[in-house]
Amino acid sequence: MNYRKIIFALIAITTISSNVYSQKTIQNVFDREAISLNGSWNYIIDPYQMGYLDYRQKPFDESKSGKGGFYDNLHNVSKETKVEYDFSNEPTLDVPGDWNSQDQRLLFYEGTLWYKKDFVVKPTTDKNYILYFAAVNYECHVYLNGKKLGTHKGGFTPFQFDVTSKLNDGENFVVVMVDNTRKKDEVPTINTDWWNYGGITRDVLLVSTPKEYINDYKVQLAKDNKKVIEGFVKVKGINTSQDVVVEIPELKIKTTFKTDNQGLVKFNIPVKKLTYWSPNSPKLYDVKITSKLDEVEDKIGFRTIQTVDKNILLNGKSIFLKGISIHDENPLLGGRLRSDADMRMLLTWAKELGCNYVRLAHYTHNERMVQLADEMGLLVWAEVPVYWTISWTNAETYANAENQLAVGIERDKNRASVIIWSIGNETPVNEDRNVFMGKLVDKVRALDDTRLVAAALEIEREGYKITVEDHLGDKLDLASFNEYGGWYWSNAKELPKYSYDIKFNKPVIISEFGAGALAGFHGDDDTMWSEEHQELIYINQLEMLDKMDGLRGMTPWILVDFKSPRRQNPVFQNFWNRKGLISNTGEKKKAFFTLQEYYKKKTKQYK
Ligand code: GCB
Repeated sequence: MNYRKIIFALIAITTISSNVYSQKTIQNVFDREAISLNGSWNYIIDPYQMGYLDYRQKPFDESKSGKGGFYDNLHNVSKETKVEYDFSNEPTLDVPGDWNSQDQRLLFYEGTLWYKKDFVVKPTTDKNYILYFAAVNYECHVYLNGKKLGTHKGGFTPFQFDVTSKLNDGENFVVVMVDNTRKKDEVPTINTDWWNYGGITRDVLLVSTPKEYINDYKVQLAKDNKKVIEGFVKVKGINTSQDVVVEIPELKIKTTFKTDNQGLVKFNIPVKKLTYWSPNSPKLYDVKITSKLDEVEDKIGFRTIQTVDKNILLNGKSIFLKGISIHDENPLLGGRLRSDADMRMLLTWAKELGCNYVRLAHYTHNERMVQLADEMGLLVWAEVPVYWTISWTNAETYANAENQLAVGIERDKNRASVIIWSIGNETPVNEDRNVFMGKLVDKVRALDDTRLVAAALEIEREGYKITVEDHLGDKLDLASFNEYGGWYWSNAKELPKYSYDIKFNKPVIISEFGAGALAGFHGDDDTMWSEEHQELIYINQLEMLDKMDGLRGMTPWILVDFKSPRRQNPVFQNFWNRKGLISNTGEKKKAFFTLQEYYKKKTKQYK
């Protein structure tokens, strides 16, 4: 191979990977001027990727003409034409929404499906246009008016394309090929305990901004300092400095800063009197940021979070995290959450349970979910799908995981509710994993040093002694781990005999415990799958955990039953993981009330 070839190959590799993962997306997209592309999209099921690959398995979009794929969006216009697909004669799927819950044929489908949407826009020359996807699972190729915009991997994080120079004046169409095939080296990997919902699962927006616009900002309290608001504003599209104004009218703050030539300014604003955000008083302030041409508004809460020995301090005061784990799924649909109402339903259930905290497992949830947590007063553990057995030594896998983590942090950095970034769940202890996850911890701290870093670790057992000593814990802020006493090991009645030896002087958070039960199925407390058995496990778990030195919170598994291909018992499961405290039809099981009582007790203890 000669040098020119090597250089060319290197350029090709960098171009591919820079295309594949999300670039930083515009901050607070839901406040921007936009045309919503939600609604009905025509779709074609394409298990052989015949709309993408020719008969030699070469992508049409890499051919000389770039044509030949379904993204051409052709129709048979006369009796002589032969087009073997036609979006306009196909049915539609709702966006946002996974495909599995919308078409019976697609319930178990893992493969390729094409979406197409027509829209009308009259672009003006004083504007920039951004095509924004809040999430598409898993890999997608996006085409506008027959031309490729790019590809994206990662099913839970947002991404966008600048389409300013690519829009027609009037009619346009966007085509997206989505592939949710599970692959070993991806994040998550092939094995998960949740449904692999495919499709355009979250909002699609055509955002318009002025030519110079506020692309990003952060307005938060400085690390551990209740008296200083700190942050930055980044204006995109300028190469001279300009004034930006940060306003918080209720605090009588209106301060003008000058950006540098790159459009960036970092600032500090001292504050005297502030109502701090907390679950009991989720105070959000209107914040307005103005640049020469642009303006964006947000509602932001201010709080500090830190740990001191075994305590978690919220605004300087010790708290107990009364939590529950949640998947991004509406059990009533058996599909991904599609609307604010869906999200509110779950968070309202969590409030009813007495929670001040939720674990949004096991991947980045909807941005609206986190905004609602801000509004409703729920602290949040946010997570990336570094789940079970990732390809620890594969550099691409690491880049993907790090990207998903970074995009989530960038997106939600202004949310007071988010206090914990979790870098993964139940990963097996070994050197390669320690390096991989250790790097993720460093990455989080480099991006955001104001929040806590955690992971759901595992325990070790010998007789009645349980040890928690995973060395990854040395780098984390919490001693957080999952344990399934009474369900995957031992039995409910033995639980009080166990004792814990936790090798960290850190707050202890039980990131999971739980047991399955079919709502409405009753028996004595030894009867597997009965509500009484689940209830007994909760009673004895809580008794066991409550004795633990340093226990500062928990997120039992899980708020609601959720769909999983791994749960095959035809009588009790039927592809539902039954560890919910609420059934898939919204019925509360007995254990719901056990946990509710425990949380009432904790509320009294942590006044
Ligand atoms: C776990 C996992 C969670 C599973 C749960 C279960 O430890 O973290 O994703 O769904 O157990 O039900 O087995």
